[in-house]
Amino acid sequence: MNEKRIVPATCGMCIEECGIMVHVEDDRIQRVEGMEDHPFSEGFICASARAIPEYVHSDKRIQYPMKKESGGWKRISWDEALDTIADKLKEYKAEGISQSFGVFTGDPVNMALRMGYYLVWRFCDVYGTPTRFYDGDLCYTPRIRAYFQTIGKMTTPDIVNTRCVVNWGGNPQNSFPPLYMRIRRAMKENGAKLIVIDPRRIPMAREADLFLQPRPGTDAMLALAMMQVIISEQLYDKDFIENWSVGFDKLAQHVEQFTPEMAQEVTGVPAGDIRQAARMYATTKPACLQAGEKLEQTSSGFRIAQCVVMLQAMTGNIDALGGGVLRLSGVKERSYRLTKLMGDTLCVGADKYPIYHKSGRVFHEGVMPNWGDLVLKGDPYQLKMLIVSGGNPMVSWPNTNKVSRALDELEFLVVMDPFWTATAEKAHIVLPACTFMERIAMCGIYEGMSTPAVQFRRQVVPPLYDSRSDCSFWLALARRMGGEFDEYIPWNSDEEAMDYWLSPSGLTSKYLGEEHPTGIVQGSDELIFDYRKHGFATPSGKCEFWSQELEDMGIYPLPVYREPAESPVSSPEISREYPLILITGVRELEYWHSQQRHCASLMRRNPEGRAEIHPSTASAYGIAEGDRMWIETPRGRACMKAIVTEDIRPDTVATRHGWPDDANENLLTDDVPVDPEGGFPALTGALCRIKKAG
Ligand SMILES: Nc1nc2c(c(=O)[nH]1)N[C@H]1C(S)=C(S)[C@@H](COP(=O)(O)OP(=O)(O)OC[C@H]3O[C@@H](n4cnc5c(=O)[nH]c(N)nc54)[C@H](O)[C@@H]3O)O[C@H]1N2
Ligand SMILES: Nc1nc2c(c(=O)[nH]1)N[C@H]1C(S)=C(S)[C@@H](COP(=O)(O)OP(=O)(O)OC[C@H]3O[C@@H](n4cnc5c(=O)[nH]c(N)nc54)[C@H](O)[C@@H]3O)O[C@H]1N2
Ligand code: SF4
Ligand SMILES: [Mo]
Repeated sequence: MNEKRIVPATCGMCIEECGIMVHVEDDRIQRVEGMEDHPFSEGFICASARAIPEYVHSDKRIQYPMKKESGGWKRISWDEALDTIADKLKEYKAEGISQSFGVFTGDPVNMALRMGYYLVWRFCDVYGTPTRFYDGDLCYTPRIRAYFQTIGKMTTPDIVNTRCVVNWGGNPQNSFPPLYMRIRRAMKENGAKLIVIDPRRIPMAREADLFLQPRPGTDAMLALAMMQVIISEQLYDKDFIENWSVGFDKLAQHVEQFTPEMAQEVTGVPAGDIRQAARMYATTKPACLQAGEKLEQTSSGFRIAQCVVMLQAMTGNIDALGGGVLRLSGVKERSYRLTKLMGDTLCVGADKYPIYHKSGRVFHEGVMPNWGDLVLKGDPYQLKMLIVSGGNPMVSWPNTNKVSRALDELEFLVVMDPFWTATAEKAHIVLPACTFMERIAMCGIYEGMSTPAVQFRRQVVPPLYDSRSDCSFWLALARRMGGEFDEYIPWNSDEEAMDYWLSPSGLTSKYLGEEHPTGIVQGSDELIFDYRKHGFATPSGKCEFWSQELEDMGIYPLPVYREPAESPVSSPEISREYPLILITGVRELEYWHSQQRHCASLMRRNPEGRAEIHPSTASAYGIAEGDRMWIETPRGRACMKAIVTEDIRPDTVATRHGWPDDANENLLTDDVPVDPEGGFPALTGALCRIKKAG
C-alpha cells in the first residue's frame, strides 16, 4: 500500500533554511513546495529546493562504509570502520602525538547542523588535539575577530528596517536569495538607497543609487578614504564618539592621509564617487553595511574587516534598528568547548596570528589555509590522520595540486559524505553520511547571518542505505574511545545530544518536533548586549577605534591598506607574465560550493564551469563568448567557458565557484597566507593570464 505524507521541514541545500513542505511516498521524496506560513521565507523556494528529490535519491550516494583495498573499494560494516578509526586514535594517543589527528568540517556540518559542529569540537577537546579546521578558516574568522576587537561582539545588518544598504563584495541575489528579497523590499517599502561595491557590475548594481567598481583586493583603501571623508566633513555621530568610544582622535589623525584622490589612484574608483558614497552612507539613517567574505580573502583581510565595523560605529549604526544589530535566537545553549581539557597545544598558525587565540580560545585559535604543510613538511608538527566530515577540500581548499599531494601523503584519511566526491576518492575509509532530509537538525535561521530564531528540522525519511547522521557517527566513535569520552560525550542518539545542548532553554527535540509545525522558536526582538544598557564587551567597555589589546599583541591597532601580495603594483615582474587580476569564488544560484552537480535539473540550467572577461580582454586574446579558455597562474591552470561581458573590469577575470576537475578554480589559487593579521590566502586579487583552449 502506498503511504503518502507531507512533512514540514526546512531546505538544507543552502544555509538559508527556507521552510518547505516535502511530499513523500513510501519513504521516497516526490516533490518539494514552499511553506507559505514560514515567518522568514514566506513560501519562497528556489530551483535547488525543487531538486531535493534528485539530490537525496541520487545514484552518486555513498551507500555503505567502505575501505580501500589494493586500489579498489570494499564494503565493510560500521563496526569495522569505527574500530579501525578508534584503534588509530588510541595508537596516536598512546604515542603522545594526539595533535597528529585532525578534523575538517565544512559548511553543512558547521552551520546547518550545529550538533555535528559542537560534537566535533568537544571530541577534539577530549581527545586533546588542537588540529581542528573548519570552513570559517577560509570564510569569516578575520571578520569575527575584527568585530570582537572593536565592539566586543558580532552584529549583522538589519535590512528590514534600513534606509540605506551598502552591499560590499557580495552578491546576495545568488548567495543569499531571501536576503536579496529583503533588500529589494527595503528599497521598495522604506525607499532605502543602495550602494554596490564590486569589481563586477552584478545585476543588483543596476538598481543601485551608486555603483563603485574597485580593483580587486583594494577595498581597505576605499574604506579608509570613506572614513577620511566622513571624519573631515564631520558626518560622524558625535554623541557616540564622545560617550561610547575610545581612540577616535588617533583614527582621525591616521586617516587624514587617505584622501579620495589617493584612493582613486589605488582602487580606480573616481574620487567623486568615493565622496558621494561616504556622504550617502553617513547621512542616510539608519544605514547598514552588508560585506561579503571576498573582502577578507586578500592581503588586507583583517584590515578591511576592521574598517567595516568602524564605519558602522562612527556613523552611529551599531545597535541601531536598520543598522548593525545582534538579535539571536534567545535560545540558550550549552557551550561546546571544554576549556579545562584543551591543554596548552595551540592550533597551527596560533603563534603567527595572535588575534585568534590571545583574546580567548573559545571560538577558534588558528588558521588552516596552508594546512598541507602539516602533512608535507611536518611544519610545525606532523599531521598523520584527518577526518573530513562535510567538506570537499579537493575542490574547496586553495591550491588543489598541493591539497591533492597532502591528502595522498596522509597515513589515514577518513571522509564522511553523502556523496562520492574528489576528496572521498582519496580516502582510506569512506563513511556514508545521510543527507539533511534523513536526520534531525537544529539550525540557526541564517538569512545572511542571523535572525532571532532557532529552527528544528524534522527527519523526513529514514536514512537511506547504510547511511548515518554525522552526530551518530561521532557519538559511536566516542563510545569506542571510552574513558573521558563517556563522561563528556555521554549521549546515545541525535535527540539526546540535541536535548543536552538545548537544556538551558528548557526546549527539547520532542517538543520542537511535535508542538511547532514550522519547527521554529523565535527569540525576542530585543537587541543582545545593547551598549546603551550593557556597554561594549571590550577592555574599555567602549567601542575601540584604537585597541590597546591589539597593540599588546604586536599588531598596529589602526586599519591600514596593504597592496595585494601579487598585483601589478607589488609584483610587476609576475605581472608581465600574468597581466590580469583574478577573482575566484563567484557563487551561482544552482550550487552550494562543490555540491549538487549530480542533480540533473540543476545541471541542465547551469552545465559547466565558466569565467567572465571583458570584451576588450576577449578581443585582445582572440576569445569569443562560449569559447573554452585556459586560465593560468603560477600555481596551475584551469579550463572554463568564457562569458564575455561589459559588466566586469577590463583588467579582471572572474571564475565561478565549486566546479570539479579541470574547471576547478582552486587549481589557480595559492594556499600561502597573504594577510599578516588574518592569515588568509588571496582567493581574490592575485594575478593570472588567459588563452584560448585548442
Ligand atoms: N548559491 C550559493 N550560495 C552561497 C554559497 C554557494 O556556494 N552557492 N556559498 C555560501 C558561502 S559559504 C559564502 S561565504 C557566501 C559568499 O557570499 P558572497 O560574498 O555574496 O559571494 P558571491 O555571491 O560570490 O559574491 C561575491 C562578490 O564579491 C565580488 N568581489 C570579488 N573580489 C572582490 C574584491 O576584491 N572587492 C569587492 N568589493 N568585491 C569583490 C565578486 O565579484 C562577487 O560579485 O555565499 C554563501 N551562499
Ligand atoms: N577559490 C575559492 N575557494 C573557496 C572559496 C572562494 O570564494 N574561492 N570560498 C570558501 C568558502 S567561503 C567556504 S565556506 C568553503 C566551503 O568549503 P566546503 O565546506 O568544503 O564546501 P562544499 O563543497 O560545500 O563541501 C561540503 C561537502 O559536504 C557534503 N555534505 C552535505 N551534507 C552533509 C552532511 O550532512 N554530512 C556530511 N558529512 N557531509 C555532507 C557535501 O556532499 C560536500 O561534499 O570553500 C572555500 N573555498
Ligand atoms: S534559498 Fe537556499 S534554503 Fe532557500 S530554497 Fe533555495 S537552496 Fe533552499
Ligand atoms: Mo563561506
